[in-house]
Amino acid sequence: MRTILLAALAFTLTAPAAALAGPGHSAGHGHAHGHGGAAVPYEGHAAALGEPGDPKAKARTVSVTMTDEMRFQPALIHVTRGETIRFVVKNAGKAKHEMTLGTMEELLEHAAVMEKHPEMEHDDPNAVTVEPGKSKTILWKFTRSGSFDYGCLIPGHLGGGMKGRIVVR
Ligand SMILES: [Cu+2]
Repeated sequence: MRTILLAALAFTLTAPAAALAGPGHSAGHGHAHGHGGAAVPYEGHAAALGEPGDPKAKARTVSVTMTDEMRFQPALIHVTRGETIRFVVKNAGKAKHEMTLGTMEELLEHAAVMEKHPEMEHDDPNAVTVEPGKSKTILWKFTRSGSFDYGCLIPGHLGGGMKGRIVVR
């Protein structure tokens, strides 16, 4: 009886957290690396935008600078569908920043999770966390046309305007 009560309590406590993460979030974890075959379609983070770039593929370099004024420069990037982009992401500020590719819906969802877990760092192919003065690279292949977003998910930064748009045609 006691065990049943505890199990019920544990379920009650964990259910809201699972609901917060949402189906889009949980679907994104752990499926990105195509275990055991190259034919597995990418279903990880930012799948709406395409897939992680192939390091051997031809890529166009786009330099992006992040500042403590909560801005990305540039804040608008045009891409041709099918193109692989090597984002060289430089943190020109004194605070930590990050660049995460996604839809605005995904970015807002992840930003809400990070408000609760500010120490969280991203180790996903669609995101880099960059220390002041450093640069990191995101290699991404844009396989779908449309209008997509990127943002800094450090608490307060996205809301402060630290976001940009990628238009794929
Ligand atoms: Cu930032």
